[in-house]
Amino acid sequence: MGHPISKPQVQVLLLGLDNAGKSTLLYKLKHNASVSTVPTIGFNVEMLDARKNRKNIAVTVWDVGGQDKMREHWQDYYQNAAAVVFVVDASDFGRMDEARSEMERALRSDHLRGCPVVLLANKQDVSGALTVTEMKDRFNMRRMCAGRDWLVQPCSASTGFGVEEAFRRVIQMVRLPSETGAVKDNIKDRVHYLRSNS
Ligand code: G3D
Ligand code: MG
Repeated sequence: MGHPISKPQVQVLLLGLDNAGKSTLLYKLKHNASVSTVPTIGFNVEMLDARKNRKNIAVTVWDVGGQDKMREHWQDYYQNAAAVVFVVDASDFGRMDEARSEMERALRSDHLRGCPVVLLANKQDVSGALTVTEMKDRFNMRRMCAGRDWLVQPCSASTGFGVEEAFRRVIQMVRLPSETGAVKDNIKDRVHYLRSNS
């Protein structure tokens, strides 16, 4: 019996302040598209199946916790992230600035350079929650996410509104390892070509 062909794997990072709704979101995703659960101390991790470019892919979603003591470990996850999903409680006006500076800090990391970002305006079921347009302005997304793909998606992790759509859009944005490899090979070829012709 031959080895099963391994699926492309991508890692998606859920970031955001505590109480933003990250764990609720992960739980919702798991129940709509779960394969297996791998609970890890201090982290929540789910493996989900998705399809991209007519291929099955395995998506590992990390909910790395917002507590201060966990933040020093975030960098370990940045390195392999194919996308960052920043979850915000869009109804918590008192913590909006804190959420924005946390996001800004994370995106400053070299490891996340060029990494696509989805800003989730969560808790849309709460009346008065900031809309997509308001979140875009409030987070100054054009400036903060210059040089990378980004979008703002409204959702309610507790009702499920927008959750599937958010996941679908994240998958659209990620680049599969094979695609990244292809780009690297391309660059190598180009460097080789330039060297041999100079
Ligand atoms: P975190 O993992 O980012 O820290 P949690 O956040 O998923 O633990 O959610 C924090 C609280 O917000 C929870 O309430 C959860 O039920 C609530 N919550 C998450 N998403 C939504 C949402 O879309 N709408 C509303 N109204 N509430 C949401 P409790 O009361 O259990 O602490
Ligand atoms: Mg949590």
